Amino acid sequence: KLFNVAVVGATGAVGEQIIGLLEKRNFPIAELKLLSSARSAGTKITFKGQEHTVEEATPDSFKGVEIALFSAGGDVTKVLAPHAIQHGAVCIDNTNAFRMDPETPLVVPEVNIDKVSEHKGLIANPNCSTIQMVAALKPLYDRYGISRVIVSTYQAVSGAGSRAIDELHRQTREVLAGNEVTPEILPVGALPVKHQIAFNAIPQIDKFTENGYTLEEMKMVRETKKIMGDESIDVTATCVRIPVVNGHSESVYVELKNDYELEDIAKLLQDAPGITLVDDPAGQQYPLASEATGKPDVFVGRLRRDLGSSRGLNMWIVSDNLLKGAAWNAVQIAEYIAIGQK
Ligand code: 11C
Repeated sequence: KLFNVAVVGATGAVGEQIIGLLEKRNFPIAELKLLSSARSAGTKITFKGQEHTVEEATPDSFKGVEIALFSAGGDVTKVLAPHAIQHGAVCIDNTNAFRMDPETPLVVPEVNIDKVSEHKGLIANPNCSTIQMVAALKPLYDRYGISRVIVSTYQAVSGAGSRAIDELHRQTREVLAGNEVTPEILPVGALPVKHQIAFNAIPQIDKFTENGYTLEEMKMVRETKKIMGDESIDVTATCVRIPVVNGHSESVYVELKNDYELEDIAKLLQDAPGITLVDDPAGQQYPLASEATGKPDVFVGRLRRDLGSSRGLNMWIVSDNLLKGAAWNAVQIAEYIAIGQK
């Protein structure tokens, strides 16, 4: 069977990757609708050798659409997804809008693909930094149980969209030329205070919440519990933006519920779907954002036992935030719906 597919946010950083994956994976498409805001409507995008014109997304855009992939911001999803659902589409949403809604499955295929069947028209794609972490935690959880996770992230600017990528390039040139740096986008486009990202590290991703954690940090806390299906896992996060164009890195400390052998952890990760273990200290091999970018897997390495707690484990987890962290995870879900495969 072929499906009528819509991509909402077709001209954005994630939308572009989704379109590329639909082509590369030869997704069973009857008709492809590329949708965006009025600002980007009219953009031409080539898909399988055919030029498509991006149209403005409106409530009527979804007539006949069977699968709609949204990545145009939470407000767009909130307004348009109900119309898409009404027209009979299954929506896969990359935004934060419905992730914690109890009616909405929050899915990482390697962890909880079974939840897809519970959808009521919309499936949420988790936050990028959460996806790569839970994909690596899942095999350890199944074998040993997890009581606690402490994560510090080193996140690429592509997570904040293509304008943030441009900003990193521009600021880098300004610093190298000895000119004054003029931050315009980061840490959060919608907030008034801006900080330099070139040659810097910004400990703020998304706005602050009432408890002193940022929303990005709270996404990691809440989404991890929901995806793993275990509210008892304690998660604490510090999310930091660094001057890397693409590929999020994470230092993750996991406290397991049972004693473990390090070799067994390595084996579990090696055998886990979607994970590539890169862990050879002698050969100085470990996951790097520069190596992970453009690849679908989650890369894990630097495995080592905590020196103070025998059930503690340190890991370094890296993945392409636009692929597994967003577009690839969404397309995996779409493939599961369309052809029943992970
Ligand atoms: C970032 N994690 O790196 C964010 C991007 O909730 O889907 C994804 C935001 C989200 O800035």
